[in-house]
Amino acid sequence: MNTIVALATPTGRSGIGVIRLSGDDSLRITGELVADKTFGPTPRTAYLKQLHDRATGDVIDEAIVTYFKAPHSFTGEDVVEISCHGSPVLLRQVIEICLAQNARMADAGEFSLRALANGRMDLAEAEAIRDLIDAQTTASARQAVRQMRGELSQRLQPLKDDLLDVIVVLESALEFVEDDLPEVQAENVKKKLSAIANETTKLGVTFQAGRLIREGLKVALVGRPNVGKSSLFNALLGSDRAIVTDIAGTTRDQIHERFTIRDIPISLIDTAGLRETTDTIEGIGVERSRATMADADIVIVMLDASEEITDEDHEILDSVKDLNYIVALNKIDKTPSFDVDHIIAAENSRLGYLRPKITPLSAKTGEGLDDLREAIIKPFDPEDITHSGFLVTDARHHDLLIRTNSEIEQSLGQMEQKMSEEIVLIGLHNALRYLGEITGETTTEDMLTRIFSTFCIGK
Ligand SMILES: Nc1nc2c(ncn2[C@@H]2O[C@H](COP(=O)(O)OP(=O)(O)OP(=O)(O)O)[C@@H](O)[C@H]2O)c(=O)[nH]1
Ligand SMILES: [Mg+2]
Repeated sequence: MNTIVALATPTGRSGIGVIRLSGDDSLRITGELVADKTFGPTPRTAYLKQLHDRATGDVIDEAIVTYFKAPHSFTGEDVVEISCHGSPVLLRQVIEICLAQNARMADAGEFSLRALANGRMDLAEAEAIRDLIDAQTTASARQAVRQMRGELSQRLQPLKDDLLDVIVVLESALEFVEDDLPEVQAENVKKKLSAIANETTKLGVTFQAGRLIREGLKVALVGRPNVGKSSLFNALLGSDRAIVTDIAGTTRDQIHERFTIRDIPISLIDTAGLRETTDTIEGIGVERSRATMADADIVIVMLDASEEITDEDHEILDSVKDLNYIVALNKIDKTPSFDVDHIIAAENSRLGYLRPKITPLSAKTGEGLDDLREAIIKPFDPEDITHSGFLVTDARHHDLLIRTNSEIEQSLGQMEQKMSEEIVLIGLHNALRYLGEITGETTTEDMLTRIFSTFCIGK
């Protein structure tokens, strides 16, 4: 394998910048850099070394050089990590010298890809490193670490073993026995298959929470103009991000911002107030609001508690009734709570489906905001997310678990109908392949390229 080089730390000024080399020539190239052709460091020992530009004879930096001898390195190849001072100019220069010595710039994720190829980790573990680097909350970082340490792979291994056992039984029945599989054995096989199907279902179900901690919730704020959407948007973010005025139709375009509620990332979208309008720009904004609503995980419909509920409000409430929505009753600082109760009661009797979801609040004073935060994440069972066990967080893994499950269920159905082993086996082989794709044993080259292209350079 040729030797690759990359900056392992972010570009830009920093205290330290780490350059990483991996491949057979790593040590030779480092020898050039430290102007010592016989450089033979003890593995896993830090050396303070002067780095030289041999072309000019200049000392360009003093750096800490650490050698990881194959196969005991991240990639399983000879690896050298050079911790330079974090000057972009200097780091560029060191990389140039490595390139001149026949190293090649690493592709995105190429260090991890080599680690996978050399059996240092499986695919799910490599993906977890990427997820850990990309994690936006401590909850998703925690899940990524569990997966990185092999938890998903360990959970899948017994399923793969059992599935393989079943396949062997059925294959040999096919090879050696003229008659059908003996009844006892068939029952055994079915039991095992049901257990595997159960496990894949259980794991698959955790994706709902897993997706949430990783990708978060898309929450859209809608309502007629001037009810205080942008005010609430700002209050939830804790900054004056959106323009607020008492002119109806202030917000034209949508504004997205992120924040977290109990460690769940929330992508909040402020939208243009919904109303019939002849203004072209506002009209486009209203159109976008409607599209956003349909696409959101949760819609917050805002009403103004200081005014009568209007036909426009009712129309908006009607338009969200098939969506996941909650109602924020804003401006309660303006009206005595008696009136608020009155509005809620009137609305509840008029629109039964509203009942449990109205949150009275004031974007101005902050009253009721905590209740709203809880209401937003309530349907997603945050307790589950923050305190639960292992979660599947990757859509690819979830998809493969579902496919595994449906193949096994299909094979089980075929066994019930006493179809031939040959037919039953097709689904089981598919299921085994899908499970293998999660950990990478049966993943195609194309797929690997696609997956690793989502990694960052130097990882
Ligand atoms: N008293 C009081 N006034 C509020 C509250 N929330 C918003 N307002 C006022 O209501 C007016 C409209 O607020 P915005 O946040 O711009 O309303 P909006 O729903 O975003 O309006 P559009 O962008 O036009 O759709 C402003 O004058 C705010 O100061 C509240 O809780 N109490
Ligand atoms: Mg607004």
